[in-house]
Formats: sequence, structure tokens, C-alpha cells
Amino acid sequence: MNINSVKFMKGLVKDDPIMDDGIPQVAFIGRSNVGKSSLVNALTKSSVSRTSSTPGRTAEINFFLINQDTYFVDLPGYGFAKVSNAQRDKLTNLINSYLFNKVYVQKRVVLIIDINVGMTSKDIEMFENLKKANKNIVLVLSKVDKITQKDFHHNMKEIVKITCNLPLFQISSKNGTGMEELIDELLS
Ligand SMILES: Nc1nc2c(ncn2[C@@H]2O[C@H](COP(=O)(O)OP(=O)(O)OP(=O)(O)O)[C@@H](O)[C@H]2O)c(=O)[nH]1
Ligand SMILES: [Mg+2]
Repeated sequence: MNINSVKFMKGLVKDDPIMDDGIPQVAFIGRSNVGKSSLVNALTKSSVSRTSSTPGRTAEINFFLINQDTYFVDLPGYGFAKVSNAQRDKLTNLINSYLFNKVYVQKRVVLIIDINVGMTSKDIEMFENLKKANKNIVLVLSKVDKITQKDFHHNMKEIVKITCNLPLFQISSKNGTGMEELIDELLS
């Protein structure tokens, strides 16, 4: 499957109504700095989403229209310690109001884990909450380009213990690893 077009539609902040127009939504969630916005750019071969080496870059829920028939939804990250409590609460509320309000149904929720870090307690909490809410979870391991074989195997073992038999998509937005497989999964 190919992505032929991508268009930024809207950035939602607190209290903005969520886009809910019947077009299927694929949401990207994960720890701050895990590479959500970079993945949206890599999948779409574009630079529509702003990325940064400073965690906490995305502070909105950004909607991108893909191929005129699917939204990619780039969410703010969770778990970043160095923001104020007020800012953290604001982002947490924004994420939760989109992901866990029963009114909104996502076609897929892509939970991104940095393979270099493994699953943090916040990642495990998000994974459990998504399962409880019956979300269609796609697990992605990011930044595979910068891990040693030894750390890779060690971290994989720990992740598999938690995620059991769910498929794991290994990707690098930097060198393009895993993009075709993931596009096929997300757009099918
Ligand atoms: N080596 C490597 N670095 C990556 C990869 N993906 C993202 N990065 C880097 O990780 C940093 C964070 O990337 P973002 O895409 O902004 O992360 P994010 O998850 O959107 O972060 P927030 O919006 O703050 O939640 C940037 O410095 C990226 O260049 C990857 O596949 N490999
Ligand atoms: Mg981002």
C-alpha cells in the first residue's frame, strides 16, 4: 500500500472538539521523545509533523489526512518529567479525553516503545489502559538503528514478557526500517 497524499488538517488543544467525521483514525501514542512525530513524517515521506530533540514538542492533537481517507493522529507524549505539573496535567487530560472517551473509536492505536529504553512503568500503564478499553493496539519498537544486538535481545525479552503474543513492528524513522510493513498494517 502507498501513501500518496498527506495534509495537515487541525491541531486540537484543550476543550477543542475532537474531529469525528467518520473518517477512520490511526492514533500515535507513546512516551515523550519516543519518535511519534518522526514516524508520521517517515511513513508519509514528508515533514508535516514538527519534531524535536527536546521532549514535550507536540502539545496538540494533530490530525493529518492521508490518501483522502484516513487520519493519522499525532498525540502529545506522556511521561516527561521535566515539565511543570500544570503542563503535564494539561497534556494528560488532552490525551485521555481523546483516547479514553468512549465516544471516539480509533481504527488503530499505535503504541510506540523506544527499544533503547524498553517499557517504562508509564508505557505499561498505557498498554494496560488501552487493552482495558478494547483498543486495536499496534505495538511499534522505535529507533532500532541505534541499539546494539546485545541490548536489543535483552530489551526484547522484557518487552515480550509484557506484551505476550502481540506482533511487534520494528522501525527506524531515521533509516526507513519497517515502513512498508507498518503502512500495510495501518491502512489495511
Ligand atoms: N536514531 C533515531 N532517532 C530518532 C528516530 N525517531 C526519532 N528520533 C529522534 O528522537 C527525537 C524525538 O523525536 P520526535 O519525533 O519529535 O518525538 P515525539 O515522540 O513526537 O516527541 P513529543 O512530541 O515530545 O512527544 C528527535 O531528536 C528525533 O530526531 C529513529 O528512528 N532513530
Ligand atoms: Mg511529537
